[in-house]
Amino acid sequence: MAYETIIVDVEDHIALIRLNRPDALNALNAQLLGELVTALQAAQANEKVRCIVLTGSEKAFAAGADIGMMSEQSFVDVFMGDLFTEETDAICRIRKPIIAAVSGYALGGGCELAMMCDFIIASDTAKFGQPEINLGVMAGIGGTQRLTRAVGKAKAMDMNLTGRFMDAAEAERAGLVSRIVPAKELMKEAMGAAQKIAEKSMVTVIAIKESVNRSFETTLREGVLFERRVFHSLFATEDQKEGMAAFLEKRTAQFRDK
Ligand code: DAK
Repeated sequence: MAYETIIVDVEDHIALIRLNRPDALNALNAQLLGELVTALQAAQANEKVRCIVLTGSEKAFAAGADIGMMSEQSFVDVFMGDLFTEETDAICRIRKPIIAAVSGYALGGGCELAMMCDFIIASDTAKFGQPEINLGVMAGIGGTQRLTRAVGKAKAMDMNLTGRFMDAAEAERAGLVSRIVPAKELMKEAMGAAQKIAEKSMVTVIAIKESVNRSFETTLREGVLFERRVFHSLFATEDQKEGMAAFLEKRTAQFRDK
């Protein structure tokens, strides 16, 4: 499919999706989110793809939802149109792992999009923020919820109420990002992480993604029970036999997603 606002490359079991609206710092509009959902669903359906990397440009992962587009909308427009709900729900339903590789600005909906991914690898130039308050609105796709769970109430309140940006070092200290690397090494690092995941059993990868995500939806007791049952179920796979045999035989496991 020919995309206009994203660039997609599939190579070595990894789908690399690059947001590409350079004139608007990758601001999110219906077209971009629609194309992103199509590309993610294609990656989900493509048996060759074992991990997805989502990135932007060096200057901006995404500077938020498109303010020009939103400025023309009324309450009835966004309420009845349920702005971006279908797209963001579809992104969260992707079962394969998605790594966000963030350089430069990840603001508003851009920060929220990065947080919808499974983890964030940031360049040392990354800046995260929920500056919607400066526009007379507030976060609408997770900036008061996922950010609070990632960095705690104090920093989430601070960022949402003052609109200040968090740099990469603060974001890593706070637990928003998993690693920081120099800007030039961002894609190598993210693709390396994706490659590592691609070598695992896809059955196990998806089980782990579901289990970690379950922790956001349930009590600790129920979450641990869910985890234990998924762990038990992995003993029904050939990959469990192979992984443990390979360890004992001191060789590399050959997983077959069975
Ligand atoms: N939308 C549209 N255009 C944007 C943009 C955005 N969010 N951010 C940047 N641009 C455009 C600029 O207008 C400019 O275009 P031209 O003037 O060249 O035509 C171009 O990108 C370059 O930007 P700047 O000239 O401003 O570049 P600077 O380096 O000087 O500044 C900046 C970079 C990132 C600090 C600045 O551009 C900026 O502050 N941008 C806005 C950041 C922001 O406020 N983001 C939050 C947007 S609100 C919801 C779903 C989503 C949302 C809410 C609800 N529901 C489902 C309910 C999300 C809301 C938001 O994200």
